[in-house]
Amino acid sequence: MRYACLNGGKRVRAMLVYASGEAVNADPVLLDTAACAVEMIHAYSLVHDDLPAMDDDDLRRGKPACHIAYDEATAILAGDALLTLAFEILATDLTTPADIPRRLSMVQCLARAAGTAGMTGGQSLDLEAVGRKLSRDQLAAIHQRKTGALIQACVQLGALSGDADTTELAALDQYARHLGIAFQIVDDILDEVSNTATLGKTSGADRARNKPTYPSIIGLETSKRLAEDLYREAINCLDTLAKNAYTLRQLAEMVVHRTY
Ligand code: GRG
Repeated sequence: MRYACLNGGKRVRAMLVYASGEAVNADPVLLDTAACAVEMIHAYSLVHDDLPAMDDDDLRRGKPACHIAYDEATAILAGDALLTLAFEILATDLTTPADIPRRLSMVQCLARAAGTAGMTGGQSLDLEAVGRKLSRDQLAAIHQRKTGALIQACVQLGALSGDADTTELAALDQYARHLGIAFQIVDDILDEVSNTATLGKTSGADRARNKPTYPSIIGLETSKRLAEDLYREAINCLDTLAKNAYTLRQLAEMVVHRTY
């Protein structure tokens, strides 16, 4: 579990929790548990995604994938335990907002994003799509669940820790929705154009596995333009926020213009 969680990674999801909390005046101490919980769920998903039965990748974050460093059974169990621990800390840790309805909303938000309606359902559709021809809308629907739902949850968890009103919550949600899709498009682009040493995972893996991606459906240049458009739409959503959205803007910039 430590190997999977503490072996690097950009920590984008944790930063989104903090940045969204900052935008709604949340006490930063109250954000630690949610930030850890989303990173645990993310780490579990990467461990399971790398398994031979899923994307079958040997390299993650520049190091042997968990099932290579240990073995498949250990990797499956480490993933299971990280997923479970995320909910345990969110439910019990004293730094989570103390009032029970708010805590329950946070647990519910994370469970939805990780489950059938979110990441796990998206991963299932993603596996089914291998070797098939998808429309752009079908691909977007898969990515919204596989990658976007957890990104949206990060922003919601930050917002739930502060005093956002419904208009602010809606603006933050729209920001996260655009950013989630942009994140995946950039991931698809990097898989095509970058190299294994820079990415810390096998480059060209999507093409090798005949997976539908944004570049394979709409081309590389249109994918780049789409990511840029979504980036602008994401930051425009923040204009309606009265409070401090500086870090959310910086994060969108980092996600869309990253090179690894
Ligand atoms: C196994 C239920 C289950 C789900 C797996 C997240 C996922 C679903 C699969 C990972 C495959 C993948 C490359 C998805 C693209 C988006 C993504 C999650 C990229 C990796 O996230 P980063 O770039 O990773 O934030 P780091 O290592 O920086 O934390």
